[in-house]
Amino acid sequence: MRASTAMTGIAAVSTATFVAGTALAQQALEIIGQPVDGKMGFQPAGTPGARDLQWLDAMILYIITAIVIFVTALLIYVMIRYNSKSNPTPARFTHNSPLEVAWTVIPIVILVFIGAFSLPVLFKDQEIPVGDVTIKATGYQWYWGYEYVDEVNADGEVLAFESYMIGSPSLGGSNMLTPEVEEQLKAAGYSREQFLLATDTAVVVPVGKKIVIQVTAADVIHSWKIPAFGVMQDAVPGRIAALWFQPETEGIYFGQCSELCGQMHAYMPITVKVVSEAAYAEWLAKAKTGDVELSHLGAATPVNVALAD
Ligand SMILES: [Cu+2]
Repeated sequence: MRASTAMTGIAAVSTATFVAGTALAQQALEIIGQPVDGKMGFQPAGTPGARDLQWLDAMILYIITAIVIFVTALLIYVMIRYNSKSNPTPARFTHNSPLEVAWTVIPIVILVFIGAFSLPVLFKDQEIPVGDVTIKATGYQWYWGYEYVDEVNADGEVLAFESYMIGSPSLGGSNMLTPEVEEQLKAAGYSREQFLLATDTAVVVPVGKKIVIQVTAADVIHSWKIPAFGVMQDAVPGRIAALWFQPETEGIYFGQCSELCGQMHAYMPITVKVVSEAAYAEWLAKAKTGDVELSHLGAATPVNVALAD
């Protein structure tokens, strides 16, 4: 927990300790899905799909490593044993049937083995279920628009809003981290660490539910991607594609447009807030009245929700 939220955290802990299971508890959203300085590898898996992908990556890495070591060892052996000095009169034969059968069959077995694990993961990812929440994400140069297609606002229109990077020209910035932008980040519950990732409004989804994102674009090709969820889908003008995920842990997750879409491609990030069902219902009610700002769901200013158990 960041220093700026330490007091809130202490309050949350004491509330939870003293009234646990009875009334209300303070709940702050932790930032889970973001890149960390000096680290390699994946962000923490926030969905079963991401866990499957990361497991698959590790499993294939073992196979690749074994193959690389084997081929390198063979090359070194051949270079030493069969160079012109150690083997001045090379053999003249050109075929070895058992060896040729082996180097055909063994790779097939390896590929079938990998396929037996990777294809189910691919199918699970690409078979889009009926979503508990369906959101249409539209890429624009250079921001994202969101429509909660099953939700209607007070005016009888589909609940829709735009999402701009904090510090972007649309919000009075210049894509640079200035003291003013740092203030804006703070006000929204973030810190300078989240510059280039945090947006003014966020996609808010309930934890544990199947979320379907319909992805499209209005100008050029963009791509909607959240690494911690293991999802990425190109946003193509005139077409609607879909991705889905089932977030397991409440928290804040970041992603970025992942298809080179022009001058400000790097400045159209994605913020997803995974919240409890109660907090989602509360946000939805507020959003329908036009209040899609998320200060009441930020890490620094936690929302009051009833304990689940
Ligand atoms: Cu883009």
